[in-house]
Amino acid sequence: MGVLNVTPDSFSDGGLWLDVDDAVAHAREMAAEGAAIVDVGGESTRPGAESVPEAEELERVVPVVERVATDGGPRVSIDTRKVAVAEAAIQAGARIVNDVSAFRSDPAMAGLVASSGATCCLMHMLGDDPRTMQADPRYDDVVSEVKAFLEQRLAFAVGEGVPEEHVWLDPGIGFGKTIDHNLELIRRLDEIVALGRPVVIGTSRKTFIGRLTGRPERERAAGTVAANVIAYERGASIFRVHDVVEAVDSLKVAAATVGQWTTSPSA
Ligand code: HH2
Repeated sequence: MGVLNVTPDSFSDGGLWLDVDDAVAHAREMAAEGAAIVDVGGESTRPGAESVPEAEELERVVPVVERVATDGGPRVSIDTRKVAVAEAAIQAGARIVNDVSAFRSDPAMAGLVASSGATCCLMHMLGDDPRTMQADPRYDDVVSEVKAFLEQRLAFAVGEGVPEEHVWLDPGIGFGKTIDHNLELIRRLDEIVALGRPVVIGTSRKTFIGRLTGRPERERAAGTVAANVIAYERGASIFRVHDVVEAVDSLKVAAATVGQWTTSPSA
């Protein structure tokens, strides 16, 4: 899953893709590099980010979704907490709703996902506000608490009519977590995978990688690869990344090494 932030303030690619032509070209580039999904977002959820008015978020994402979600193109996912944005994106061709609030910001989101037949990604965030989530996050046992939350949100979605097979789950790396919380979630990801739904993991260029490597956002691809390969080995299925080439190559080799990928005859 390639990340396409159509925002001025995202933590690693803010301001790069505000022009619709540039954004569409970047989406196509990521698809050519091997991204099966392009995740389009119009509101940063980095710690401290200000919320974006609905009209502005719509204006940012809909023209991009329309042009990326064409026949033969990648599947488009819309990264939003607002039901009106998700609805317009679905009308424009998006097939996945990536809601970092797991249907808590807008409970009507579940009904939209159910009636549209979209797939959804439900993510864990500590509390419900990215502006405050990183203020001294605490857990007794981060993995069991995240797991219990995801199980509860899955049950809510299914109760609202979303078929279970249309739900992906995400532990929300960096969303109200310390470095140790993030590392433990990756190390024990198999416990989240045990919920029986595909697990999405978003480690790409995040702060914990910067702290461990001492590198700025744009130089965190190698650190991201390491985190993703371990997550893969623990059972993650979908990898949300900015650096698609590195993700695809490393996961092909990781999959082949554990016997789950065969090279094509021409390779
Ligand atoms: N991380 C970010 C945004 N959306 N969605 C899912 N499912 N999982 C994640 O880990 C996740 C996400 C944050 O990264 P990014 O989009 O690069 O930055 P920003 O929120 O500043 O736009």
